[in-house]
Parts: sequence; C-alpha cells; structure tokens
Amino acid sequence: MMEGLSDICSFFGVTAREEDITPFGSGHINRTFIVEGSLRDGNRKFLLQKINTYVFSDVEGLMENTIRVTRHIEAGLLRGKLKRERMKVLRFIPVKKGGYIFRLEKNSCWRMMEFEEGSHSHDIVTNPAIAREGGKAFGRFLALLNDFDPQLLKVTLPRFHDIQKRLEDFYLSLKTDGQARAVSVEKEIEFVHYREMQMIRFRDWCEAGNVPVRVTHNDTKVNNLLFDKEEHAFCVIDLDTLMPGYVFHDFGDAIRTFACSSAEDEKNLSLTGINMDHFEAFSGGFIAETRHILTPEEKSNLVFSAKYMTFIIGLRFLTDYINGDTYYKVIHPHHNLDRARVQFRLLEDMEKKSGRMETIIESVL
Ligand code: ADP
Ligand code: GN1
Ligand code: MG
Repeated sequence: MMEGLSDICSFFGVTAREEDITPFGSGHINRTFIVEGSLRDGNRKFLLQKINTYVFSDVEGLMENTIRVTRHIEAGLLRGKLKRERMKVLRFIPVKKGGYIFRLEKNSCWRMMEFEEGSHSHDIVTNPAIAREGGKAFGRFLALLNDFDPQLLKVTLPRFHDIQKRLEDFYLSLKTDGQARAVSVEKEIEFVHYREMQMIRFRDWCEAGNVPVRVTHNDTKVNNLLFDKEEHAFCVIDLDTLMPGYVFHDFGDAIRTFACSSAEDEKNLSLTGINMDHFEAFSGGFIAETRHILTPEEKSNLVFSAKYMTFIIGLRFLTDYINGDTYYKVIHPHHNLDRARVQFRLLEDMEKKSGRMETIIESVL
C-alpha cells in the first residue's frame, strides 16, 4: 500500500528518502514538508503540502485559481514588468498522471512546489524595512492582477471576509457551545457586540458597489511572503485564498501582522499594539505600488480596513475557540483564545491611534 511521504513524492516524479522529508513552516492550515530529493535534473529541494480538505472542499478549483494567477503573473514577468524587482512566483510540480493535485484518498490531497532556495519567512516583523518590503510585494501583487478578470476565479471559500457570515458563525458557536467555553469569554463577546454594527455597515457599503471587486490574495500575513538573504521580499506564497475581493482584504489583513508589535499568540497583552513606524513603512510601500490603480474611495478607507480585518480574524479565532478548535491548528487549549485576544487588543490600539494612522496614509498617497 502506498502511504509513505516518499511514495507520495514519487507520484510527482520526485525521488526522496523518507528521512529527507521534514515538517516545515508555521502556517495554521496546511501540512507542509521540506523534501530533499531529485527530479530529472538532479538534486533539489521541494515543498510537499497536504491541503487541508476540512477547510478547502474544492481542492481542484483552488489549484485552478492558483495556476491561472501564477501564469498571469509570469506573463507579466516575461513582459519585463517584474524583472526590475527580482520578483518570483510559486512554481508547482505537475503530477506524473496530469494536473497538479495528487489525491491519495478523498481527504488526502497533495501538491508539490519548488522550494525557493535561500528564502525565509518572518512570523514577526522586527524593523520598518521589512514592513516596507512587505507593502511593496503585496501591493505589486495586487497591481499585477489589476487586469485579471476576478470573475474567472472560483469562489473556493464563499464569503471568506464577509463579517455578516463570520458573525453568523460566531452566534451559532455561542448557541451550540459544545465545550461550555462561552462562559469564559464574556468580555470578548461584549467586545464583539460593541463593534459589530460599524463592521456590518462597512461591509454593506463595499457590497453596494462603492469599490471595485479585484483579484485579491486574501491572506496577506507576514509569513505568506518569502524574503531573500538581503531581506528583499521576492515571492508571495500561500495562494490558496486567491479569490475576488476588495483591496481592503489585502491591505487590512497585512497591517494586522506587519504592524503588530507582538506575536499573533502573545500572552502578555501589554506587548501588543500597533507599531506606527511599521504601519507607515508598510503603507508607504503598498501605496507606491498601487497608487495608480486605487480609486479615491479605496484610498480613503484603508485605515478602517485594518480595523475591519483585525476584527474579523479575531472573531474567527474566538469562534474557533468556542467551537473547540476545529479549524486552526493549535498547540494548547487556549491557543485560539490567546490569538483572539491579541487581535482585539491590537484593534483597540488602532482605535486610539486612528487619527494618526489617517495622517500617515494621507502623507504617503
Ligand atoms: P499554510 O497554508 O499552512 O499557511 P503555506 O503555503 O503558507 O502554508 O506554507 C507554510 C510555510 O512554508 C510558509 O510560511 C513558508 O515559510 C514556507 N514556504 C511555503 N512555500 C514555500 C516555497 N515555495 N519555498 C520556500 N518556503 C516556502
Ligand atoms: C490562516 O494558512 P495561514 O496560516 O496562512 C487563515 C487566514 C487567517 C490566518 C490567521 C485559509 O492563514 O485566513 O487570517 O490563518 N487561512 C485560512 O493567522 O483560513
Ligand atoms: Mg501560510
């Protein structure tokens, strides 16, 4: 029976010994392994990923989106748009039998890609230069997809950043409360009640057609970007959530990690807040790359989008905590609650500093 990781690699034409395949990275969703092996042209490193089918039911649709978008970006690269910036796109290894997904069983779906040699990712941003690089890379990514019709993409995670849906999920979790955890999060529930209407109003305003639907990445956290040895951000990764969306999803979600002063799961909340230098650096990099494509309505709501996305991700962590940790990987029973608290503390700090954040955006526009 075929079930070792090296057997799975062989379906992609990659030869590797079991001991040369090691768990890698700190993503919350997929299972990732680094593989030292060989494919036709000699020894190389690859990344093998088991796609989380609990989260992604349409794995083929997800890969179709990814391949379409990476080809579009590569075409841009060939036209010289990116050479200047030394930017790269993920390169996937096809399955020998065809396609890019190897399905061992219904819920065992695998893909392989080239490991970007000499690359690393950050979980926390330690200086403004990294934040600026992040802003440029995610901004450029958005700008390169400006001429890609969002309707061509499958909506693999419907209403992914729709606060209405996330609130529905949250209230359902409270009603079910299967682990009797709701009683321990009364303060957080209060926090949500206090802000939900303003978030729904923002969502409704977007949905009313006030801003364009674009191709967005939808998961622009700092560890979804590869940096080289000189700390130049050169490759946007984790393309699973590529879907039609608003610029707010990418800018807001990025601020949540690029300008957060602590780890996403920091227990000591006095360390958590918005780092204004990082906010300025990320925004400056992002706007430099997107100034020409963003509408005035998009530009004037970037600060609120940081609050919206921080709220939504905090709410999702909290909901998963109440649900008994069924979605995100956790390493201890309070992990999701710790993460939710960090998001909510960060949001409170943004609320206090909104005026300064607006001034910064105006200065970089
Ligand atoms: P998840 O969906 O679980 O977040 P990712 O696709 O983000 O998985 O991969 C997890 C980690 O693996 C990333 O944070 C990054 O450090 C690393 N990684 C992903 N793709 C590559 C690649 N092509 N080359 C080098 N490292 C990579
Ligand atoms: C997940 O896969 P990863 O770790 O990059 C999640 C994002 C959240 C993020 C919070 C498909 O991202 O939406 O913002 O965790 N991805 C999915 O850290 O749900
Ligand atoms: Mg990731």
